[in-house]
Amino acid sequence: MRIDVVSIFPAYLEGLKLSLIGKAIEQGLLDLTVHDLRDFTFDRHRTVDDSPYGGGAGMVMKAEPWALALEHILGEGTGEATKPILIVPSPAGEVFDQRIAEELAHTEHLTFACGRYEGIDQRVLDWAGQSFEVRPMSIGDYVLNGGEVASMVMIEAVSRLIPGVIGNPESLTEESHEDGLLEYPIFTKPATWRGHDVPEILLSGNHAAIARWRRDRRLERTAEVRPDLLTGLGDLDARDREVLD
Ligand code: 6GU
Repeated sequence: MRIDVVSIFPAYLEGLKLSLIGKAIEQGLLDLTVHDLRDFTFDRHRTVDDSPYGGGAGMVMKAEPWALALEHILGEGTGEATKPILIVPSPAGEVFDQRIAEELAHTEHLTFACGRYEGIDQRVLDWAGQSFEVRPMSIGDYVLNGGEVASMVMIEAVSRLIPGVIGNPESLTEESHEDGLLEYPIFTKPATWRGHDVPEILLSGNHAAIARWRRDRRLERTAEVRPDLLTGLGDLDARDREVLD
């Protein structure tokens, strides 16, 4: 998978080169390039912003540097079969979730346009629609100072789903949000720690009973902290309903 990121703070994205994502880049599973938007300006001050038409607080990112940066990315194209996706991080976007992460993990080329200030001139998004599938995307209902951290969140969530990035693919299937339930609590040695015991069933070796115990805990935890997730669940068995009642 190819991922391009455009930002006025390319140093923010350096963190992606650490750990698992960094290893995926080294292994050639992920081709990540970070571009400095200011490299696509030509004035002495490398200006990327200006005041908003119609008035109002804050500044708006000018269109032309964005167009040049995106054209540069398209020009580095490697005969892609599908239209690249342009993700525009914005609190006004569609809310990113695990389903969207999985959808994006199956695509060839993602570009992230990290806005700062009040955002990017709307005409960039309209114009980019000729060459990209444009998707404004939010990571949740709160406000960040710019798209960099949101892009990192989305890139990490997507790239760990690329086959080969996570060593043991089974660790992907038992996670929160994979099947609509939150995770069960986990424990490791010692069996007693500062007066707190590991639940006895986990020491029993009874795999069926452990699986049922874990599912019960997942149902309980989800009902308690994220009841909204339960409405989207399909097939609950009689025992599931008993736990939830
Ligand atoms: Cl994607 N960007 C910004 N600036 N704020 C956000 C966000 C994105 N998602 C939630 N808040």
